Amino acid sequence: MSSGYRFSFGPWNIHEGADPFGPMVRSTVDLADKFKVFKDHGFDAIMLHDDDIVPDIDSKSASQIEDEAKAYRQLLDDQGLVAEIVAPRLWEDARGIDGPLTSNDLAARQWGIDRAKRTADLGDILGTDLLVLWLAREGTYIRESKNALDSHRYLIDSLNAILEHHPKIRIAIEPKPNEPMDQMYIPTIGHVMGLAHETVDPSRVGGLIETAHSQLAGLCPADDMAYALSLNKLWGVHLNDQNGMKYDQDKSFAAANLRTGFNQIRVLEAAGYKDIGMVAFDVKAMRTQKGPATSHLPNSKRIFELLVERVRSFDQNAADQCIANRDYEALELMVMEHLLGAS
Ligand code: GLO
Ligand code: MG
Repeated sequence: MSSGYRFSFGPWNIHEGADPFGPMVRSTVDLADKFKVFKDHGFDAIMLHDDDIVPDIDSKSASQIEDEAKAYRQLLDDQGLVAEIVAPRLWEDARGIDGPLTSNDLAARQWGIDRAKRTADLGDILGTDLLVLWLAREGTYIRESKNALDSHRYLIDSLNAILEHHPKIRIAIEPKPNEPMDQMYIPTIGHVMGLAHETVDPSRVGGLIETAHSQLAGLCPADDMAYALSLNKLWGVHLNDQNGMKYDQDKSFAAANLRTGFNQIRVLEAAGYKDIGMVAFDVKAMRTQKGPATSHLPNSKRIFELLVERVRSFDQNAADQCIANRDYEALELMVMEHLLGAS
């Protein structure tokens, strides 16, 4: 039986295996073959950066961008796929080297804002009103290099510029505490919520929580999700996993922390998230995997669906009894037995 969730991933989740210590180890998978992964494994939607839709977007005219975006939309329609989100890729261009939104260079800040506005417009063509803003380089390598008070003002100004440019777009900010920067601004979902409320339209600014990003901040992703859900502000999730506080690993969902995976789904289930947003997997194949290396995506989905079953078959009445008796030792054993298939 279907779990009722809708699933998504991004083209970057199928990659060639380069890491900071070594080059690519697999050949590039064509877009058509990536589409096949969506179809073969029951994914409903795709996450897109602006330059996934229009490569070399900065070098193209407005009409070229529109034509290419329409052609991409046609491609998706032909596949029966929808775009979950659009996202400006602000961290690869030289103008984004120190921001761009919190750069000390006014021209770089303006470039970042313009690119985000154009991404909002691409959403119209691709059929989504959700723009994800991962603030990749909005932070510092050394704190003395920027004025943090100014930086926060710049972030609010940028959000306002996007909101004022596009009357419908909703912005989901994806917080992360580090990587690529030493320390990033807006490291947690709490920071996202505070920032949202300083904008001209707080109702159109929400959050996207990635499991690994919460873990990198030393926080519980299930609690972070519950916090955002309680404020009606969880507009997307990037499920994956992370083995401790180190580099961003993007492991298959729940592969390192099964119980945390169970608890994330408990929260999503309790809040009826399946009717609110999609389940996206922001996962990376192991570098050791031979090409084309796509199984981490259906594997994450399979683990997710198995855990949904575990959550739905959990005996909540028996758990409530343990809670009423304040017998959390018994409750913990119940959870572990259930996860281990002993109930
Ligand atoms: C990296 C982020 C990245 C974003 C994506 C969407 O740590 O998780 O993958 O989710 O670029 O903008
Ligand atoms: Mg992510």
